[in-house]
Amino acid sequence: LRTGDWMQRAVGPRYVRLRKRIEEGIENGLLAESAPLPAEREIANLTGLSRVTVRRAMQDLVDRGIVIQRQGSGSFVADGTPRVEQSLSRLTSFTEDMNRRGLESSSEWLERGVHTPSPEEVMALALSSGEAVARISRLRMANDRPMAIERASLPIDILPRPQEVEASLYEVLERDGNRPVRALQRISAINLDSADAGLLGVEPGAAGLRIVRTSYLSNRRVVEFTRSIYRGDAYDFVAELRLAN
Ligand code: 16G
Repeated sequence: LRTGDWMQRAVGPRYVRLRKRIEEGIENGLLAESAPLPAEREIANLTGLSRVTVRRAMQDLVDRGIVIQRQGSGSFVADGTPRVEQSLSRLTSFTEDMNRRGLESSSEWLERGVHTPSPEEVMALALSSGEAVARISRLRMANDRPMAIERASLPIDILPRPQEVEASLYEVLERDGNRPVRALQRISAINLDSADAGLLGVEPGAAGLRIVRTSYLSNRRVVEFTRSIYRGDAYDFVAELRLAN
């Protein structure tokens, strides 16, 4: 234990100093957004620090979202995309989530209109035959950085005029007394295909999260069936767990 304490004191300041030097390099523009960083071994050679110290400083930078590491291609200065904590137990909207964090939310429209439903939409929304579907698909941004792609489908009587949705879908639903009160959400890990990666501004194959949400009114009617693709490097999902009894 004593040795451990001594090690921590001796190693700590060095990795903190290295971390601060790299942070300064980023702040004063010496290291640009998305710029590759030298390999750990190279940094160790350049600075005369041990690999352990370098690795610890790098891990700190990764934990703080300042540096990102990509399997097989090394470390890069992060591109300024915010990393946000998302509660897994609250039924909130993207706009609310971003505003609560002091981030400015915006969207780029991919689709907004009335359509003949796909078989999947008929099932998910429990549509009767001949019923149309409102589709709104958006690239969702925080401080102008792409965070997620959301493709929402709603029964046409819930959202008769999809073009009325400007900033927030839930705001329109709330206005009409149709804000969902319950939702079921499934989150799966994926590698982004090139189309989605292009929209989200990352490399094809980068980590993403596929989130499928089905939302309900208090009378159990389905209001929304949304397939989303979230950037894997922009989200931490957080839930409070309790001992079951
Ligand atoms: C959230 C929801 C989405 C909903 C949207 C409405 C997921 C994982 N989350 O992003 O289902 O459509 O909020 O946001 O799908 P808005 O009110 O800002 O348009």
